[in-house]
Amino acid sequence: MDKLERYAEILDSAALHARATPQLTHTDPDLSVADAYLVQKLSVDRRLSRGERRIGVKMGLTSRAKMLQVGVDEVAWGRLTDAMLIEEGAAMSYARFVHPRVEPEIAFLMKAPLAGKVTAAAALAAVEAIAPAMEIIDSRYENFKFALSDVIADNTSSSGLVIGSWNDPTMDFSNLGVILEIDGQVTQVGSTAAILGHPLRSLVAAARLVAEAGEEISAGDIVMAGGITAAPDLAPGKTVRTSIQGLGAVMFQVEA
Ligand code: OOG
Ligand code: MG
Repeated sequence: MDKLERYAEILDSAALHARATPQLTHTDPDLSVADAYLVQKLSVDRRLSRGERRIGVKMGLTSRAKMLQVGVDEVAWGRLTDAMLIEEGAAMSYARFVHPRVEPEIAFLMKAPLAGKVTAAAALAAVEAIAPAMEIIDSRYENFKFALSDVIADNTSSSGLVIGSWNDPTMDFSNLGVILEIDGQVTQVGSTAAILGHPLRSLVAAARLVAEAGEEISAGDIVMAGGITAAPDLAPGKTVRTSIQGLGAVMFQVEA
């Protein structure tokens, strides 16, 4: 089997069975970012061949808080499938994850395709709606430790997402207050400005990076802009809620 196919199989099965695996760069320190994106595509293709459906893309490491938390200072993107969707207000099963964390995010719903070098105005014109959201990330690597190529190969830790109600995107969402609560305790606070200074910049970057991979953001896609704060660990029994000023709130529960 080709090396990249083998990596894709290792990461896909680690996710499928919720079992941590050693970092690829421990044995292959020269794994390039370009090859890591190929591994990501091959591993997501395995999910699609099992019947999962592509629903959009996510940006990761678009805030200082996130870069500092994991020690990687480059933005990265990943692919989202319908199997990752958790219904707003519903419960996620902790046992299906290795060591999940939660991030307050903002989600874009696209009404037109977007690819390549685009202006912020063009990106905004392609947005149907924006929503408060949370991403559940779960590194398939031991101890949640990785280098840039590792995390890209691992689909940028994508594992779940919850989306609140959709809002008109013509409002100013450049600097909205964000509160993440776990069991009613304020755990993280931030602003949508933490996302590259303005969440639209994340969408602009997504259009460019996705096009570099020969793909596009399509009408109907969801684009997750990236974590606004550091991502706390989840634990069974917790209730998690994010509210974003002017956009509303989104919540889910963690069950064993
Ligand atoms: C990498 C994924 C980061 C974000 O929103 O910044 C991410 C990780 O921290 O595991 O999804
Ligand atoms: Mg994220």
